[in-house]
Amino acid sequence: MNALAAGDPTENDLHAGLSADEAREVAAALPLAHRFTLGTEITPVQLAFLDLHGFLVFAQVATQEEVDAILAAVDEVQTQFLAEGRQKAHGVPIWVGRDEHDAPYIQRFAYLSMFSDTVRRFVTDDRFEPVRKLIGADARIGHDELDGVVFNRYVKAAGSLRPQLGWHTDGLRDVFYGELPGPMLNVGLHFRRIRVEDGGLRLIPGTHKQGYWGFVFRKLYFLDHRPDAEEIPVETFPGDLTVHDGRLWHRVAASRYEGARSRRESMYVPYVTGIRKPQTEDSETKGYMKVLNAGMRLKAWLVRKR
Ligand SMILES: O=C(O)CCC(=O)C(=O)O
Ligand SMILES: [Fe+2]
Repeated sequence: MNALAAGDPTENDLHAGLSADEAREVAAALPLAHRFTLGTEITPVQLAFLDLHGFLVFAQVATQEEVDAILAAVDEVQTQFLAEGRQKAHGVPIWVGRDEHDAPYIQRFAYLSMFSDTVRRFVTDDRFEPVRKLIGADARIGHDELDGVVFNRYVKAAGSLRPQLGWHTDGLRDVFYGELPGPMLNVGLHFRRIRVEDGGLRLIPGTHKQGYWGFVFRKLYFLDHRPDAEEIPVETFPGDLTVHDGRLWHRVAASRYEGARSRRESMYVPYVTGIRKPQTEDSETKGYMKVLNAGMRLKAWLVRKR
């Protein structure tokens, strides 16, 4: 985006009044690395870009203070979980790896907003209303549904369970039931300045429109980590928000660096519609999660044997 002089209309002002056809043309001409601004409404161009490519990046939706407060809140929840020797949150296994100091390091938290008021207050803030409405007029945050608010932490270290994450789409659950998943959007907050060499999110634009075959067989779910000729890196700054279609192929690449420099965090907020299906502390671990967890336990065992 070119720098605008004070008093110039913003990009969102310029795009607000466009027809769907005009918006599609403008969206198609934007570079894939375009960073949008989250306003009080999703603009027609943002909508068209999402439809065309399957993702959107909103620049610095959270402040550095908010980013720091959430990271500190996650550390507190980790301290609590480790002290309790907790294995699961609402039926979802907690994955404890080791950080660069070989200290226990929880690498995936589920239902985070059920355990942290800081996180709960942040995700329910009014600024995210346009994102919620994008999912549906009656969409709600599933604090205790699906996997709840999920917090991922990556690090490249000898005892890490997650330096990276293999190719997948987020609609796998539906495939377990033999269905092509319907439209579903994933909303993620990013905490660090991640350049291409720091790894991070890689996605294949347009794959949200593939048929069943591509959706299930384009790559080997979670096991394939190889770069794809059509992938693009998503660079982020602290506080960036991404929205991606749940049918889009994506992965998290490992950092080129090791230790502290390789750390990366992401937080995904589930917006759900339809009948409420709350998960409680007594809930059973779901089938697909058992499969993922078996893989993670095997990995934990291999890491410890090294
Ligand atoms: O860490 C990220 O940004 C992506 C995580 C992801 O794709 C997932 O948990 O399904
Ligand atoms: Fe994903």
